[in-house]
Amino acid sequence: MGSAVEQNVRAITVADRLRAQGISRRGFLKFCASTASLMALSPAMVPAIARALENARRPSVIWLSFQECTGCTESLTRSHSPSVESLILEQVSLDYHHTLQAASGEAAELARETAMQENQGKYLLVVDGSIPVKDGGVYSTIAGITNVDMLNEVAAGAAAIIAVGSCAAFGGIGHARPNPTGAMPVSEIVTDKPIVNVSGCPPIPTVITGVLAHFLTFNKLPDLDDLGRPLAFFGQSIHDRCYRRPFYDKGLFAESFDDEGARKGWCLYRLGCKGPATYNACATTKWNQGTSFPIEAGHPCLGCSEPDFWDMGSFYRALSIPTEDTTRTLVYGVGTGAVLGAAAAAVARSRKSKAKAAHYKVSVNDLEEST
Ligand code: FSX
Repeated sequence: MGSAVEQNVRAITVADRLRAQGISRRGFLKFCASTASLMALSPAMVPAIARALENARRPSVIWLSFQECTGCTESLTRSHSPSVESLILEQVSLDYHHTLQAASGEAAELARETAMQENQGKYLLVVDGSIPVKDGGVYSTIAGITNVDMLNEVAAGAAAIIAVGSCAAFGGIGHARPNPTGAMPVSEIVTDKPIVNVSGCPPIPTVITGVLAHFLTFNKLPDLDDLGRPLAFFGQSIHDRCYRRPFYDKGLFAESFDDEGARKGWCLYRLGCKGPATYNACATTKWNQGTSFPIEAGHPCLGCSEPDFWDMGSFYRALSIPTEDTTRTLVYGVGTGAVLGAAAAAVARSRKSKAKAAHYKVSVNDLEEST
Protein backbone atom coordinates (compact mmCIF):
# COMPACT_ATOMS: atom_id res chain seq x y z
CA MET A 1 0.00 0.00 0.00
CA GLY A 2 1.38 3.38 -0.93
CA SER A 3 4.84 2.07 -1.98
CA ALA A 4 6.77 3.21 -5.05
CA VAL A 5 5.62 0.03 -6.76
CA GLU A 6 2.04 0.86 -5.89
CA GLN A 7 2.52 4.39 -7.23
CA ASN A 8 3.69 2.92 -10.54
CA VAL A 9 0.64 0.70 -10.54
CA ARG A 10 -1.53 3.79 -10.18
CA ALA A 11 0.22 5.43 -13.15
CA ILE A 12 -1.11 2.63 -15.32
CA THR A 13 -4.46 3.47 -16.89
CA VAL A 14 -7.63 1.50 -16.37
CA ALA A 15 -7.48 0.32 -19.99
CA ASP A 16 -3.89 -0.91 -19.42
CA ARG A 17 -4.98 -2.88 -16.38
CA LEU A 18 -7.90 -4.45 -18.22
CA ARG A 19 -5.59 -5.45 -21.07
CA ALA A 20 -3.10 -6.89 -18.55
CA GLN A 21 -5.97 -8.96 -17.17
CA GLY A 22 -6.38 -10.47 -20.61
CA ILE A 23 -9.46 -8.47 -21.56
CA SER A 24 -9.67 -7.96 -25.32
CA ARG A 25 -10.77 -4.82 -27.20
CA ARG A 26 -14.20 -6.36 -27.52
CA GLY A 27 -14.17 -7.12 -23.80
CA PHE A 28 -13.06 -3.55 -23.09
CA LEU A 29 -15.98 -2.16 -25.08
CA LYS A 30 -18.30 -4.51 -23.26
CA PHE A 31 -16.83 -3.22 -20.00
CA CYS A 32 -17.50 0.37 -21.18
CA ALA A 33 -21.07 -0.55 -22.14
CA SER A 34 -21.63 -2.21 -18.78
CA THR A 35 -20.12 0.81 -17.05
CA ALA A 36 -22.54 3.08 -18.94
CA SER A 37 -25.41 0.86 -17.88
CA LEU A 38 -24.10 0.80 -14.32
CA MET A 39 -24.07 4.60 -14.30
CA ALA A 40 -27.50 4.67 -16.01
CA LEU A 41 -26.02 6.65 -18.90
CA SER A 42 -27.12 6.62 -22.51
CA PRO A 43 -25.38 4.17 -24.90
CA ALA A 44 -24.37 7.29 -26.81
CA MET A 45 -21.94 7.98 -23.96
CA VAL A 46 -20.00 4.74 -24.47
CA PRO A 47 -17.37 6.11 -26.89
CA ALA A 48 -16.71 8.96 -24.44
CA ILE A 49 -16.43 6.45 -21.59
CA ALA A 50 -13.98 4.36 -23.64
CA ARG A 51 -11.84 7.45 -24.27
CA ALA A 52 -11.97 8.49 -20.61
CA LEU A 53 -11.03 5.02 -19.35
CA GLU A 54 -8.10 4.87 -21.80
CA ASN A 55 -6.59 7.71 -19.77
CA ALA A 56 -8.11 7.16 -16.32
CA ARG A 57 -5.66 6.52 -13.48
CA ARG A 58 -6.33 4.25 -10.58
CA PRO A 59 -7.70 6.39 -7.73
CA SER A 60 -6.84 5.83 -4.09
CA VAL A 61 -9.91 5.10 -1.98
CA ILE A 62 -9.98 5.40 1.80
CA TRP A 63 -13.06 3.80 3.33
CA LEU A 64 -14.06 4.66 6.91
CA SER A 65 -16.73 2.72 8.82
CA PHE A 66 -18.30 4.40 11.84
CA GLN A 67 -21.58 3.65 13.68
CA GLU A 68 -23.15 1.00 11.46
CA CYS A 69 -24.06 -2.68 11.21
CA THR A 70 -21.62 -3.54 8.38
CA GLY A 71 -24.61 -4.17 6.13
CA CYS A 72 -23.23 -1.65 3.63
CA THR A 73 -19.96 -3.55 3.21
CA GLU A 74 -21.89 -6.83 3.16
CA SER A 75 -23.95 -5.36 0.34
CA LEU A 76 -20.88 -4.30 -1.61
CA THR A 77 -19.19 -7.66 -1.27
CA ARG A 78 -22.35 -9.29 -2.61
CA SER A 79 -21.77 -7.58 -5.95
CA HIS A 80 -22.21 -10.07 -8.74
CA SER A 81 -19.08 -11.97 -9.55
CA PRO A 82 -17.56 -11.96 -12.06
CA SER A 83 -19.16 -8.69 -12.97
CA VAL A 84 -18.58 -5.13 -13.97
CA GLU A 85 -18.96 -4.24 -10.28
CA SER A 86 -16.08 -6.49 -9.26
CA LEU A 87 -14.05 -5.21 -12.21
CA ILE A 88 -14.69 -1.63 -11.10
CA LEU A 89 -13.53 -2.49 -7.58
CA GLU A 90 -10.34 -3.91 -9.05
CA GLN A 91 -9.70 -0.58 -10.77
CA VAL A 92 -9.53 1.42 -7.55
CA SER A 93 -6.78 1.20 -4.96
CA LEU A 94 -8.70 0.41 -1.80
CA ASP A 95 -5.95 1.57 0.57
CA TYR A 96 -7.87 1.43 3.84
CA HIS A 97 -11.05 -0.38 4.76
CA HIS A 98 -11.67 -1.42 8.36
CA THR A 99 -13.52 -4.59 7.51
CA LEU A 100 -11.76 -5.80 4.37
CA GLN A 101 -8.12 -4.91 4.97
CA ALA A 102 -5.65 -7.57 6.11
CA ALA A 103 -3.58 -5.07 8.10
CA SER A 104 -4.47 -4.33 11.70
CA GLY A 105 -3.36 -2.04 14.52
CA GLU A 106 -0.52 0.38 13.76
CA ALA A 107 0.05 -1.08 10.27
CA ALA A 108 -3.55 -0.27 9.33
CA GLU A 109 -3.31 3.30 10.54
CA LEU A 110 0.04 3.69 8.76
CA ALA A 111 -1.64 2.59 5.52
CA ARG A 112 -4.29 5.28 5.97
CA GLU A 113 -1.74 7.99 6.71
CA THR A 114 0.46 6.94 3.78
CA ALA A 115 -2.47 6.90 1.36
CA MET A 116 -3.47 10.38 2.54
CA GLN A 117 0.04 11.79 2.17
CA GLU A 118 0.71 10.27 -1.24
CA ASN A 119 -2.66 11.24 -2.72
CA GLN A 120 -3.27 14.56 -1.00
CA GLY A 121 -6.27 16.31 -2.57
CA LYS A 122 -6.92 13.41 -4.98
CA TYR A 123 -8.19 10.44 -3.03
CA LEU A 124 -11.81 9.44 -2.74
CA LEU A 125 -13.20 9.09 0.78
CA VAL A 126 -16.00 6.58 1.29
CA VAL A 127 -17.82 6.67 4.62
CA ASP A 128 -20.39 4.28 5.98
CA GLY A 129 -22.07 4.70 9.35
CA SER A 130 -23.14 7.77 11.30
CA ILE A 131 -20.81 9.88 13.38
CA PRO A 132 -21.49 10.27 17.13
CA VAL A 133 -20.67 13.77 18.37
CA LYS A 134 -22.27 13.79 21.83
CA ASP A 135 -19.87 14.01 24.80
CA GLY A 136 -16.92 14.75 22.58
CA GLY A 137 -17.58 11.82 20.29
CA VAL A 138 -16.45 9.22 22.86
CA TYR A 139 -19.08 6.65 21.87
CA SER A 140 -17.12 5.36 18.89
CA THR A 141 -13.36 5.44 18.44
CA ILE A 142 -10.89 3.70 16.11
CA ALA A 143 -7.21 3.47 17.01
CA GLY A 144 -7.98 5.82 19.90
CA ILE A 145 -9.34 8.47 17.54
CA THR A 146 -12.97 9.56 17.72
CA ASN A 147 -14.98 9.03 14.55
CA VAL A 148 -15.57 12.76 14.19
CA ASP A 149 -11.85 13.55 14.43
CA MET A 150 -10.95 10.81 11.94
CA LEU A 151 -13.63 11.99 9.52
CA ASN A 152 -12.43 15.60 9.67
CA GLU A 153 -8.79 14.56 9.29
CA VAL A 154 -9.36 12.33 6.27
CA ALA A 155 -11.97 14.57 4.63
CA ALA A 156 -9.54 17.50 4.63
CA GLY A 157 -7.39 15.91 1.92
CA ALA A 158 -10.15 14.18 -0.08
CA ALA A 159 -11.20 15.15 -3.59
CA ALA A 160 -14.76 14.04 -2.87
CA ILE A 161 -16.76 11.95 -0.41
CA ILE A 162 -19.26 9.14 -0.97
CA ALA A 163 -21.56 8.68 2.04
CA VAL A 164 -22.60 5.04 1.65
CA GLY A 165 -25.78 3.91 3.38
CA SER A 166 -28.56 5.80 5.12
CA CYS A 167 -26.45 6.10 8.31
CA ALA A 168 -23.69 8.09 6.62
CA ALA A 169 -26.14 9.91 4.35
CA PHE A 170 -28.87 10.85 6.83
CA GLY A 171 -27.86 9.51 10.27
CA GLY A 172 -29.72 6.20 9.92
CA ILE A 173 -30.50 4.01 12.89
CA GLY A 174 -27.95 5.72 15.13
CA HIS A 175 -29.79 9.00 14.55
CA ALA A 176 -33.21 7.47 15.31
CA ARG A 177 -34.97 8.73 18.44
CA PRO A 178 -33.66 9.15 21.11
CA ASN A 179 -30.29 9.31 19.33
CA PRO A 180 -28.26 8.59 22.48
CA THR A 181 -24.85 9.19 20.87
CA GLY A 182 -25.69 12.40 19.04
CA ALA A 183 -25.28 10.59 15.70
CA MET A 184 -24.95 12.84 12.64
CA PRO A 185 -24.60 12.29 8.90
CA VAL A 186 -21.40 13.15 7.04
CA SER A 187 -22.87 16.22 5.37
CA GLU A 188 -23.60 17.91 8.69
CA ILE A 189 -19.95 17.63 9.73
CA VAL A 190 -18.07 18.13 6.47
CA THR A 191 -19.40 21.13 4.60
CA ASP A 192 -16.56 22.09 2.26
CA LYS A 193 -16.26 18.99 0.04
CA PRO A 194 -18.38 17.49 -2.75
CA ILE A 195 -20.50 14.76 -1.15
CA VAL A 196 -22.77 12.19 -2.76
CA ASN A 197 -25.28 10.31 -0.61
CA VAL A 198 -25.84 6.69 -1.63
CA SER A 199 -28.68 5.98 0.78
CA GLY A 200 -30.38 2.70 1.57
CA CYS A 201 -30.13 0.40 4.57
CA PRO A 202 -28.20 -1.16 3.03
CA PRO A 203 -27.64 0.59 -0.30
CA ILE A 204 -27.81 -1.35 -3.56
CA PRO A 205 -24.29 -2.59 -4.46
CA THR A 206 -24.77 -1.65 -8.11
CA VAL A 207 -25.47 1.93 -7.05
CA ILE A 208 -22.31 2.08 -4.91
CA THR A 209 -20.17 0.81 -7.76
CA GLY A 210 -22.06 2.97 -10.27
CA VAL A 211 -20.95 6.07 -8.38
CA LEU A 212 -17.41 4.69 -8.10
CA ALA A 213 -17.46 4.03 -11.85
CA HIS A 214 -18.57 7.60 -12.52
CA PHE A 215 -15.71 9.00 -10.43
CA LEU A 216 -13.25 6.59 -12.04
CA THR A 217 -14.38 7.55 -15.53
CA PHE A 218 -15.01 11.29 -15.30
CA ASN A 219 -13.07 12.19 -12.12
CA LYS A 220 -16.13 13.89 -10.70
CA LEU A 221 -19.36 12.98 -8.96
CA PRO A 222 -22.62 12.41 -10.90
CA ASP A 223 -25.64 14.73 -10.99
CA LEU A 224 -27.51 14.71 -7.68
CA ASP A 225 -31.08 15.14 -6.46
CA ASP A 226 -32.10 17.59 -3.73
CA LEU A 227 -30.97 15.13 -1.04
CA GLY A 228 -27.52 14.74 -2.57
CA ARG A 229 -28.25 11.33 -4.14
CA PRO A 230 -27.25 10.33 -7.68
CA LEU A 231 -30.19 11.22 -9.91
CA ALA A 232 -29.54 8.30 -12.21
CA PHE A 233 -30.59 5.89 -9.45
CA PHE A 234 -32.77 8.03 -7.18
CA GLY A 235 -34.61 10.09 -9.80
CA GLN A 236 -37.77 8.00 -9.73
CA SER A 237 -39.84 6.44 -6.97
CA ILE A 238 -40.04 2.72 -6.28
CA HIS A 239 -43.77 3.08 -7.00
CA ASP A 240 -43.19 4.53 -10.46
CA ARG A 241 -41.10 1.54 -11.52
CA CYS A 242 -42.88 -1.19 -9.56
CA TYR A 243 -44.19 -4.17 -11.52
CA ARG A 244 -47.27 -4.18 -9.20
CA ARG A 245 -48.18 -0.67 -10.34
CA PRO A 246 -50.91 -1.85 -12.78
CA PHE A 247 -52.81 -3.36 -9.81
CA TYR A 248 -52.51 -0.08 -7.94
CA ASP A 249 -53.88 1.80 -10.95
CA LYS A 250 -56.86 -0.59 -11.03
CA GLY A 251 -57.44 -0.20 -7.26
CA LEU A 252 -56.52 -3.85 -6.54
CA PHE A 253 -54.85 -4.08 -3.13
CA ALA A 254 -53.76 -6.86 -0.77
CA GLU A 255 -55.47 -6.22 2.57
CA SER A 256 -53.48 -8.80 4.56
CA PHE A 257 -50.42 -10.92 3.93
CA ASP A 258 -52.45 -14.08 3.36
CA ASP A 259 -55.52 -12.92 1.50
CA GLU A 260 -56.45 -13.49 -2.13
CA GLY A 261 -54.91 -10.15 -3.17
CA ALA A 262 -51.57 -11.09 -1.63
CA ARG A 263 -51.64 -14.46 -3.40
CA LYS A 264 -52.42 -12.75 -6.70
CA GLY A 265 -49.57 -10.27 -6.30
CA TRP A 266 -51.74 -7.16 -5.94
CA CYS A 267 -50.45 -3.81 -4.74
CA LEU A 268 -49.05 -3.68 -1.17
CA TYR A 269 -49.96 -0.02 -0.60
CA ARG A 270 -52.51 -0.77 2.14
CA LEU A 271 -50.04 -3.06 3.91
CA GLY A 272 -47.74 -0.11 4.45
CA CYS A 273 -45.67 0.01 1.27
CA LYS A 274 -43.65 3.25 1.22
CA GLY A 275 -42.84 2.89 -2.48
CA PRO A 276 -44.77 6.05 -3.50
CA ALA A 277 -42.58 8.17 -1.22
CA THR A 278 -39.29 6.32 -1.67
CA TYR A 279 -36.70 7.09 -4.31
CA ASN A 280 -34.29 4.30 -5.17
CA ALA A 281 -33.51 1.79 -7.93
CA CYS A 282 -34.68 -1.43 -6.20
CA ALA A 283 -37.54 -2.01 -8.65
CA THR A 284 -35.22 -1.96 -11.66
CA THR A 285 -31.72 -2.89 -10.48
CA LYS A 286 -33.06 -5.35 -7.90
CA TRP A 287 -30.82 -7.39 -5.58
CA ASN A 288 -28.78 -10.59 -5.70
CA GLN A 289 -27.81 -10.39 -9.34
CA GLY A 290 -31.13 -8.88 -10.33
CA THR A 291 -33.07 -11.75 -8.79
CA SER A 292 -35.70 -9.91 -6.77
CA PHE A 293 -36.46 -7.04 -4.40
CA PRO A 294 -38.61 -6.81 -1.25
CA ILE A 295 -41.90 -6.01 -3.02
CA GLU A 296 -41.34 -8.89 -5.43
CA ALA A 297 -40.85 -11.12 -2.38
CA GLY A 298 -44.24 -9.99 -1.05
CA HIS A 299 -43.09 -7.41 1.50
CA PRO A 300 -43.88 -3.68 1.45
CA CYS A 301 -41.05 -1.24 0.84
CA LEU A 302 -39.83 0.18 4.19
CA GLY A 303 -38.55 3.41 2.64
CA CYS A 304 -35.00 2.76 3.87
CA SER A 305 -33.36 5.19 1.45
CA GLU A 306 -35.31 8.19 2.81
CA PRO A 307 -34.22 10.34 5.76
CA ASP A 308 -35.45 9.33 9.24
CA PHE A 309 -37.41 6.34 7.99
CA TRP A 310 -36.92 4.61 11.35
CA ASP A 311 -38.87 7.35 13.15
CA MET A 312 -41.81 7.61 10.79
CA GLY A 313 -44.09 5.14 12.59
CA SER A 314 -45.00 1.61 11.69
CA PHE A 315 -43.52 -0.05 8.64
CA TYR A 316 -46.92 -1.71 8.21
CA ARG A 317 -49.22 1.31 8.36
CA ALA A 318 -50.32 2.70 5.01
CA LEU A 319 -49.13 6.08 3.83
CA SER A 320 -51.58 8.82 4.66
CA ILE A 321 -52.13 12.10 2.86
CA PRO A 322 -48.97 12.63 0.89
CA THR A 323 -47.44 16.06 1.10
CA GLU A 324 -45.61 17.90 -1.65
CA ASP A 325 -42.38 16.83 0.05
CA THR A 326 -43.16 13.23 0.87
CA THR A 327 -39.57 12.10 0.69
CA ARG A 328 -38.74 14.18 3.73
CA THR A 329 -42.00 14.03 5.65
CA LEU A 330 -43.71 10.70 5.46
CA VAL A 331 -47.11 11.11 7.08
CA TYR A 332 -48.51 7.79 8.16
CA GLY A 333 -52.11 7.05 8.92
CA VAL A 334 -54.88 4.71 7.90
CA GLY A 335 -54.68 4.19 4.18
CA THR A 336 -57.87 4.97 2.36
CA GLY A 337 -56.98 3.35 -0.89
CA ALA A 338 -56.98 4.51 -4.42
CA VAL A 339 -57.95 8.15 -3.88
CA LEU A 340 -55.06 8.91 -1.55
CA GLY A 341 -52.96 6.53 -3.56
CA ALA A 342 -53.62 8.52 -6.69
CA ALA A 343 -52.49 11.65 -4.86
CA ALA A 344 -49.31 9.86 -3.82
CA ALA A 345 -48.77 8.85 -7.41
CA ALA A 346 -49.23 12.44 -8.54
CA VAL A 347 -46.52 13.55 -6.12
CA ALA A 348 -44.30 10.75 -7.33
CA ARG A 349 -44.90 11.72 -10.95
CA SER A 350 -44.08 15.33 -10.16
CA ARG A 351 -40.72 14.16 -8.78
CA LYS A 352 -40.30 11.88 -11.75
CA SER A 353 -40.65 14.79 -14.13
CA LYS A 354 -37.54 16.31 -12.56
CA ALA A 355 -35.53 13.17 -13.11
CA LYS A 356 -33.37 12.88 -16.17
CA ALA A 357 -32.11 9.38 -15.83
CA ALA A 358 -33.12 6.17 -17.53
CA HIS A 359 -31.69 2.71 -17.71
CA TYR A 360 -30.47 1.41 -21.03
CA LYS A 361 -29.50 -1.93 -22.38
CA VAL A 362 -26.61 -1.79 -24.80
CA SER A 363 -25.59 -4.20 -27.53
CA VAL A 364 -21.83 -4.73 -27.72
CA ASN A 365 -22.03 -5.16 -31.48
CA ASP A 366 -23.65 -1.73 -31.78
CA LEU A 367 -20.80 -0.27 -29.76
CA GLU A 368 -18.08 -1.81 -31.85
CA GLU A 369 -19.60 -0.13 -34.85
CA SER A 370 -19.77 3.22 -33.12
CA THR A 371 -16.18 3.38 -31.86
FE1 FSX B 1 -26.34 1.85 8.28
FE2 FSX B 1 -24.23 0.53 6.88
FE3 FSX B 1 -28.01 0.20 7.44
FE4 FSX B 1 -26.09 -1.14 8.30
O1 FSX B 1 -22.50 0.58 6.97
S1 FSX B 1 -27.33 2.03 6.32
S2 FSX B 1 -27.31 0.24 9.65
S3 FSX B 1 -27.25 -1.62 6.43
O2 FSX B 1 -24.36 -1.04 7.69
O3 FSX B 1 -24.57 2.04 7.79
